[in-house]
Amino acid sequence: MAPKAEAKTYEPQGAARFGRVRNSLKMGIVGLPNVGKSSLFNLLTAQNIAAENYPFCTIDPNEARCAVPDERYDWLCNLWKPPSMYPAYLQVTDIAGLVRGAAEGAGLGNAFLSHISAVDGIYHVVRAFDNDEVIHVDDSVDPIRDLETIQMELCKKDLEFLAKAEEKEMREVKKAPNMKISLVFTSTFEKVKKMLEASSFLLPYLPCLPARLPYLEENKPVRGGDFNSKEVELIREKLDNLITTKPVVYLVNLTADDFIRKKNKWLAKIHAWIQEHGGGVLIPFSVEWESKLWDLRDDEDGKKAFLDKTPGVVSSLPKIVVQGFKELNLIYYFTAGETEVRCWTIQRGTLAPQAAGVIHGDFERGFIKAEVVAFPDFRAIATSPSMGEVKAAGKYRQEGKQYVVEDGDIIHFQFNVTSSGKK
Ligand SMILES: Nc1nc2c(ncn2[C@@H]2O[C@H](COP(=O)(O)OP(=O)(O)OP(=O)(O)O)[C@@H](O)[C@H]2O)c(=O)[nH]1
Ligand SMILES: [Mg+2]
Repeated sequence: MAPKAEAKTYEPQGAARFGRVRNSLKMGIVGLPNVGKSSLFNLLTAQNIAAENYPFCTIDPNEARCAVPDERYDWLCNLWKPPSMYPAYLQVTDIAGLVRGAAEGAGLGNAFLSHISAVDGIYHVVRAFDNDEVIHVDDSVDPIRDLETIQMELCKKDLEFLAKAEEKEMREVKKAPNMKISLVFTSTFEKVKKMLEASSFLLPYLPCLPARLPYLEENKPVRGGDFNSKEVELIREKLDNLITTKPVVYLVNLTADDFIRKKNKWLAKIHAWIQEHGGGVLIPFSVEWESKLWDLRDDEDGKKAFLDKTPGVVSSLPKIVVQGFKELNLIYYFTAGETEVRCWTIQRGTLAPQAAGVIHGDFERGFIKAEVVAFPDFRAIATSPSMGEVKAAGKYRQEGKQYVVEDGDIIHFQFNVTSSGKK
């Protein structure tokens, strides 16, 4: 028999190691001025207004929830046709452009940087489109220089955060004279001290953060660093407002022609730069192309003709939203029934009772079991809006408290309401 009772463990990797543990996380759109950030934000939110199953919600002018497009959700809605349908949402924040020197306060830089600090992941928009009418802050189109500028500002800001965290730690150690430093601390301390002599302000972190300063000094993000679990824990605890621990999706804004041709002289260079600077997904898109498509939204024939002209060219917007959601280490499970089909957002690795708690606290407190069918199984078997066929096929599983919920699970929770009173 399969070892069903054994709980699967989940170890986050990369930037996810440093992420905040919450179900509502935000992506922020970051980049130099005039690269197309607000245009992208508007396109993302406008799409939502139009899409039938995806009600749109503006939180404030710079913040919106974008529904996460998902064929599985569409398929479930179509099968059940319930009165209430609720997709998963990604929160997106449009942040004003950063300029060189922002870390020292240029162009209201510090305010913008604090906005970046507040989000959980970054869409880094880079301009690779030529257009004489759209002024570039540095006068010419050079995405590599622009990537460097932004990256440098973020790293400089992180060095400042680091210095502040260190000051705070020093103050606390002074207040607690009984604090003992371990042997490992001392030995590593000596070794690493040599590496990092120039930065005496980092001393308390050295045993745990041997790789840390060189990363920042080389203008590299912390997220790509090689840290053991103790180091990660320390960063999470003491350096929770670092910017360069956050995941980044690089969005390259092309001219419509380049987007259609899927060619641009900068793409390979940008890709190489990303690999050398902590890695990340690159998604080419085009505000110009997406806007043309958007303008044809009420003209079915025109839209079809527009898309037919360039076979294989599709909007990048769904991919951008889906990737952002993924970078935040979020997944969702479905509940599906006659009254509602709904996506419930959780962090990857969440156990069944906590996943149930997203619906209601009682579900978590009174959790008995989860009845689960994986979406692919349901899709392959079900011909009607019911669990009957899935049950008959033996694909309807009973899962307990140790079950790690998987993306796309369709779940019905059993819980005991009578025991749901407060402790
Ligand atoms: N030709 C062309 N123009 C674009 C494209 N993307 C954006 N623009 C134009 O560039 C200008 C700036 O775009 P925004 O989206 O406001 O830029 P932003 O990055 O939000 O700028 P800030 O908020 O100032 O940092 C606008 O006039 C856009 O119409 C593009 O792909 N092609
Ligand atoms: Mg803007």
